[in-house]
Amino acid sequence: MALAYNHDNREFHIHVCPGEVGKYVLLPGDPGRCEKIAKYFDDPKLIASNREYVTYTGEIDGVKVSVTSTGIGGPSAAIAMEELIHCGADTFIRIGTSGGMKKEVMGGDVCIATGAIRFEGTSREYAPMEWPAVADFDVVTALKAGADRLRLRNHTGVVQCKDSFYGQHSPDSMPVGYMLNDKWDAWVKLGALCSEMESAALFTVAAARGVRAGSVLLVLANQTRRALGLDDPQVYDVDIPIKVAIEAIKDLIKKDKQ
Ligand code: R2B
Repeated sequence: MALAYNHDNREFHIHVCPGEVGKYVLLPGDPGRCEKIAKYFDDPKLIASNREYVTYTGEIDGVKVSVTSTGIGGPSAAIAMEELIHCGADTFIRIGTSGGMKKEVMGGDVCIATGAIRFEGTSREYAPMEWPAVADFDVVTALKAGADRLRLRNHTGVVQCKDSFYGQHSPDSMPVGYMLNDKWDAWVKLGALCSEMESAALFTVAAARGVRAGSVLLVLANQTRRALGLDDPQVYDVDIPIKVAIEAIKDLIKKDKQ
């Protein structure tokens, strides 16, 4: 269902028309990463650039594939996914960065989300809180196979999503720090792998719209390890999750053709 008030026959925010994207779309947060990701496509073309949304389309193994940036957080990620669905997309892989939570997760590791803690607002406007934000099984399987093939240290499990970056990084400066700290401790005890901002919204929108979504996240560092005085390497190589996502798309394309 397209909006009535789109821009020049293009989707209102992403400025893309139906047919201009593939059914497979990679979703980095940072618009600056789209060109880098599009270099993994054959014959990539810039389709649109508006606000935080940059879109390129090309091909992988002869199949149309796109990359669209989501910006930071659930609201802008949900808009990107909704408008890409209007344009024909149905399979999404978020490529992102995250902060480690579980002690065993190190900077430089890859986390593949099987589900996401809905400590954000966007998903509440799609589903009651009892609904779990769960990744698509085929997308998770393809991401795991990709990370293993690339021989990367990787983890599958639940990731945490929030709306306030500084609520995570300076909880004690917040009037509700007592609540932020208590919840964080509970999530760590429950085995949450890492924290980021978009997967819960994307998985919930995907469920509401009947499409597939998964997330592959690079861990930049781990505050739990730092607090325990453990070795805490800092890694900022976003090529790592990009390569995993490209491997996964190839597997999904192959599987979908069968
Ligand atoms: C990870 O990094 C960004 C915040 O710095 C946000 O998009 C996220 O989920």
